[in-house]
Amino acid sequence: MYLGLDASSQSLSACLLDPDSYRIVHECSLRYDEALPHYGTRNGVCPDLADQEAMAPPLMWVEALDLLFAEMKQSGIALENIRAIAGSGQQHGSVYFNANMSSILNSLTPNQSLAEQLQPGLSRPLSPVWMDSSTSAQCETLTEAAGGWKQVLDITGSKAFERFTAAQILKFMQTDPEAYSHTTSIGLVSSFHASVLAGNIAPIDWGDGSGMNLLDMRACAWSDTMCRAVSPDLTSKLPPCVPPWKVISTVSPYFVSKYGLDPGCHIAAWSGDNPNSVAGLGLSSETTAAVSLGTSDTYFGMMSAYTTDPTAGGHVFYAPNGDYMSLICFKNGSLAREAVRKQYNLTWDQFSSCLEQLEPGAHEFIMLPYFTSEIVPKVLKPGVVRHHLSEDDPAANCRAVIEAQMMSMKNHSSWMNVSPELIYATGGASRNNAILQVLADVFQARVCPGETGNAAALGAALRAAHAHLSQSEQLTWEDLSKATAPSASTMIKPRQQYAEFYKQLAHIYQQAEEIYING
Ligand code: XUL
Repeated sequence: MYLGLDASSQSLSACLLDPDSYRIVHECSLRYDEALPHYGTRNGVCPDLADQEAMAPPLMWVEALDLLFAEMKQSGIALENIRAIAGSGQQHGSVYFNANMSSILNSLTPNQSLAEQLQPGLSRPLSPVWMDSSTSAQCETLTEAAGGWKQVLDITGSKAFERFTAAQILKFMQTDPEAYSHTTSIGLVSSFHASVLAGNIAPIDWGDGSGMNLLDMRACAWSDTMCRAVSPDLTSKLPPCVPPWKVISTVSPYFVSKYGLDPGCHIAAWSGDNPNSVAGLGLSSETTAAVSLGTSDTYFGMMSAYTTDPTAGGHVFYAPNGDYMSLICFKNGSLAREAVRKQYNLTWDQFSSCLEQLEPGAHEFIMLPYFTSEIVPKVLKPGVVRHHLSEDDPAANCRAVIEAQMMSMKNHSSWMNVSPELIYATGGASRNNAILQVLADVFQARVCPGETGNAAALGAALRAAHAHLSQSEQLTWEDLSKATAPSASTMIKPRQQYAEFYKQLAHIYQQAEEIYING
């Protein structure tokens, strides 16, 4: 079997694939808040931090790893049959190691938990994660040191963003120079999990490395200009950067003795959740886009030539096959949908009925849904604005929040210059057909929900297969992804009669957004 793990913002999930058909044979998941309540996280992050900060305890993530393997073993899964493991981590988050980490990883004993053993190897007990937007000052410093935003965009595929790792490292260095001086190596959420499984400090793959503002996207190597903009010693603290299909090691003896894994089981490089979702959805053409409706909502697609976003809201990352992908990330994803659902005390079924109850075209209302600070467009101070929309009307508010999310995706993805004919959907909300119908109507494209709600875990499992098999045979990425591409039978069709209405409403939405941003 091939195992894909997904260490996402709120949960750790596993997806096991049959080695011949590449079909899913087992899926399981645990949520940090519920499974590990002693860390006191809320939606996977620490509560009560300073304004705009978002951090999580990395020891919670490794404790989850122990728990998930124990659960899989207990439910009778033949873990000894796993040939290779790859994984997916919430992008941008960083983990800080001191000089002890390497030897700790090398000598993990099954008699103690991972969390207990790894704790002395961390130089920072909390890891900043992608929801953090507290580093605007550091983004400015970096941008100036690197020669301006166009230069940063051109080298790294994105302008300097608050959640990207470069600004986060700079903030750590400035606010806790003592702890920074004890930091000998910096990993990402993805490479940290890979390090634990491999028993060695793991490299960072090109895909997740693209979310750091440190990778030279043309050279596939750490950019000297960008690393120096953070600190002259930064390159000495970064692990090597490797292709996403690299087998980095066999599994650590810890997992062999404790959970019965085969000592020859390969650990492939982990990557970010967005590149992994590209793999899990089998995206390969520019006329097909994808939407992930999770904690964050992301809109992404493949890109044949390196083209950056002139409006600088979007990103270019490496995709799992070595091509490029474009991506836009919206922070007001599931938390905004949840906020509306909870405000009116609705179940998800009632939320869907509300959505279906109001015909598009019979309204002019708009909601600007910044329940939390937003990445695209950049909104640092949360605020919800309602135009022609009464707060007392549950159905209208349900429709308004979903329409806002879809219209924002449509407007902000215009730089990609592709009008998708087909959109694959993944993430928790991709199971909700009423939400997907709004997506189809706004984009006037067919929408196809993925085979599993978790394309990132499936993509990781496919990447494990790809890395493992590429060692001995020629295996094209297309061959692999065909096996799991979503089936056309569940396709949701756009309703043409609403095309003109949504074109106009999206235009009005764009104007309302501009007025809000520019004051
Ligand atoms: C993408 C982003 C989020 C995270 C967490 O740039 O910040 O989508 O990857 O899912």
